[in-house]
Amino acid sequence: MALRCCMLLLKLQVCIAALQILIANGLEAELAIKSEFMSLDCVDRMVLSINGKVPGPTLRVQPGELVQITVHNMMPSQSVSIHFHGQYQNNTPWQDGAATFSGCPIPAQTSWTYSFHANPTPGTYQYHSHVGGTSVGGVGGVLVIEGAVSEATAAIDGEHVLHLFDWWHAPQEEILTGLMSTQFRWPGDPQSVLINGRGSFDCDSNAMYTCNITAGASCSDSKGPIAPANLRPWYRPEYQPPQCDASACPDIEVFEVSMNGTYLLRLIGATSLSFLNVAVEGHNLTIVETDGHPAAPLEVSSVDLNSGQRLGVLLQANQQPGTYVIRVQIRGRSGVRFAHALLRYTGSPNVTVDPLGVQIPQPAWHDNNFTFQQQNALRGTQSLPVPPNKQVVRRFEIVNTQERLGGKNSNGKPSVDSIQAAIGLGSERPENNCDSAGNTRLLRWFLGRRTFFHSATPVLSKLYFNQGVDELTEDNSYYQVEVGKVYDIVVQNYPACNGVCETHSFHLHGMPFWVLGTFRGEFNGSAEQVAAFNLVDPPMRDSIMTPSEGVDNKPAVRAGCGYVVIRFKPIGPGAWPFHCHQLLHAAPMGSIVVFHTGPEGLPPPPSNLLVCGGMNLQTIMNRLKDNKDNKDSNTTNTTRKDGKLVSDARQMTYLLSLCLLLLPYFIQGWPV
Ligand SMILES: *[C@@H]1O[C@H](CO)[C@@H](O)[C@H](O)[C@H]1NC(C)=O
Ligand SMILES: *[C@@H]1O[C@H](CO)[C@@H](O)[C@H](O)[C@H]1NC(C)=O
Ligand SMILES: *[C@@H]1O[C@H](CO)[C@@H](O)[C@H](O)[C@H]1NC(C)=O
Ligand SMILES: *[C@@H]1O[C@H](CO)[C@@H](O)[C@H](O)[C@H]1NC(C)=O
Ligand SMILES: *[C@@H]1O[C@H](CO)[C@@H](O)[C@H](O)[C@H]1NC(C)=O
Ligand SMILES: *[C@@H]1O[C@H](CO)[C@@H](O)[C@H](O)[C@H]1NC(C)=O
Ligand SMILES: *[C@@H]1O[C@H](CO)[C@@H](O)[C@H](O)[C@H]1NC(C)=O
Ligand SMILES: *[C@@H]1O[C@H](CO)[C@@H](O)[C@H](O)[C@H]1NC(C)=O
Ligand SMILES: [Cu+2]
Repeated sequence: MALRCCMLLLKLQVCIAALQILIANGLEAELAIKSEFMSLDCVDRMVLSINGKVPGPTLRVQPGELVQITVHNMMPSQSVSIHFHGQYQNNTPWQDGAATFSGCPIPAQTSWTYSFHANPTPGTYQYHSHVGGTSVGGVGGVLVIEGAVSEATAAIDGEHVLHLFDWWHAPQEEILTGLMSTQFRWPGDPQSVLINGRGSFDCDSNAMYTCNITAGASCSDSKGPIAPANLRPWYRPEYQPPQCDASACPDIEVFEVSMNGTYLLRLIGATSLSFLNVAVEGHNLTIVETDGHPAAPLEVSSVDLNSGQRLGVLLQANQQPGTYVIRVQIRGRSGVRFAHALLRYTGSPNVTVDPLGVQIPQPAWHDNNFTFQQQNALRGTQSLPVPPNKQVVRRFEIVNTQERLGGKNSNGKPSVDSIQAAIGLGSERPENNCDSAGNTRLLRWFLGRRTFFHSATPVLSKLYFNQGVDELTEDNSYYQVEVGKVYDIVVQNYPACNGVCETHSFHLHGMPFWVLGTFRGEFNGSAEQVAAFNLVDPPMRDSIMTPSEGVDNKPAVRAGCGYVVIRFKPIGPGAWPFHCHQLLHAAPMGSIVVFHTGPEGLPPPPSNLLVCGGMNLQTIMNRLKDNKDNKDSNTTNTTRKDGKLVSDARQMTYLLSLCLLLLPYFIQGWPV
């Protein structure tokens, strides 16, 4: 009886779940991407806006819901794409929006519709362009899958979204061009941090740009002497802000809370380079969500958040009613910048606050122990148990180095199977490749001693249309994996050419991963190091930091300076980049590898497939002919034609009638 009851419940649940996914109306949205002039931080410059705003609209969807987003690229000459960061794209790998990996970029003056089902569980996500530097120019926004991510968030009184972005006054094309030149030009640290697109650049700082003193400190602004140019990390004479107008500053963002209420703050790390720390005056924060996954509540005084990462944090409005300062501070680099917003208890007096005058305890820019400890203190809640060691079929050991490129795409003896082998001995070691040879060698980031160059033909098209599949080799940083199998990655940090062990944030497309731990030093695979992995309650994320090491982030010796271990299990077929989410390190500088599931089992492309690179009508026709010959075109109709789902409605009707038809059996049990 109990068994039958269970079976009944199970059947009904399956039925209802299937129906919920299909009945949902789905989200249809249009994103019009334009270049226009705007003042986001008191400085007027060209920005890339979505529907007239930076960031674009917050998209809210139900778990598993159909999402159809039409992108209108209205920019005069720049192509674009939208990557739905953290969405699994289970069986829709063509919708990942990662140009050169999952598809072609959307050309200027063209529209294209993305279509996929949102992840099945609630959480905080983001979307952004994934072509060159377009996201650096402002193309991004927040994606929320609604519902309670964990028990802790089931009874909140409200929520606020904080999209955190870093901002340069130089246009993104100039920044990327500088990074991709043999005469390397570093754009300097960003001029501002923006909270929901609002920042405040101190116009007084213009003196920092115009004062041309390379040594000595006889330059002043209204507050007194300013540092000489060589000590100002953001100083670039060629990047003088065109106009700084204090009267054009956007209003500071104000978040209202009610006394004694509990609020969920969705913090979105949307930066292109910066590593951030977020704190609220007089209030602790309790982390309850990491990148869309439930986390065991962790109370902290401030949170670290790197590019690509999201955190759901709870704030208890349990202090004296009033107005409190929210501070977002850049860490990890000496060019510290701030952004501010206000937390106002409803009904408290409308006072003006000077945010800079408020003391808030936050770690110093070089306090890498804080990052290390906080990252290791996070715990998952085992919603998806971590697969055991014995299921791991391959451990990728990837050292992240900065070097000048000598050969085609590699230096030393590349390896992703042994950190020690990849670092090498004597002259093979990465630090021996820091000479620009008279500005003739590109400065690049290398993973496993290989730097990544984008493929003209998207990787998925190569696989599906059998176009240059032989180029997808490990020598070119493509690694084949299988759906449902288990893999580990050790990402080993290493000092850059200037000796600094930078903090990086790595993001994996197409699936989440378990974070087995963050460790100091160099990985050598010893039993002791492997035994230290957390296989009990690792948090799940899709973006993870390799923290810095050493005093002022400069380790005493050139050797591995900290590593993070993650475990992943591909959910669906596709071409899934794993890359540094400091975008300035990725697209223009090569900090990318690709995990792909091979040509077998890929769903067919949508019929609105864009063509680029080596793709042409002939390559497509060849494949269609193959299909016919192999009679393997018996795919289900869950893919869409011309941007419209043709059969979800039909399937829904079938399922509904099936559920109704079987209802009596569910209730009475099967006739025996
Ligand atoms: C700054 O001064 C140096 C040395 O006097 C000069 O070469 C350079 O052109 C100046 N830069 C600007 C932006 O004026
Ligand atoms: C808030 O909670 C405190 C302590 O429980 C209580 O004394 C106070 O009346 C509450 N204030 C409001 C506005 O609910
Ligand atoms: C914040 O947490 C710290 C301990 O982590 C505690 O000492 C402090 O009192 C807390 N502050 C508030 C406002 O709850
Ligand atoms: C608060 O005061 C400022 C300046 O006095 C005013 O511009 C703003 O509208 C006021 N806000 C509210 C919510 O009353
Ligand atoms: C960081 O932690 C290490 C090891 O525990 C310690 O030696 C070092 O002094 C710490 N650094 C700071 C800045 O606290
Ligand atoms: C591996 O590194 C650890 C330090 O983390 C060290 O104690 C151990 O001796 C090393 N083992 C090998 C085999 O090199
Ligand atoms: C398509 O049909 C072939 C032959 O009947 C079968 O082997 C294959 O598994 C089918 N593929 C799908 C996706 O159903
Ligand atoms: C898919 O849809 C097309 C067009 O509606 C139809 O011709 C085809 O038979 C369908 N295929 C399957 C497997 O249902
Ligand atoms: Cu990086």
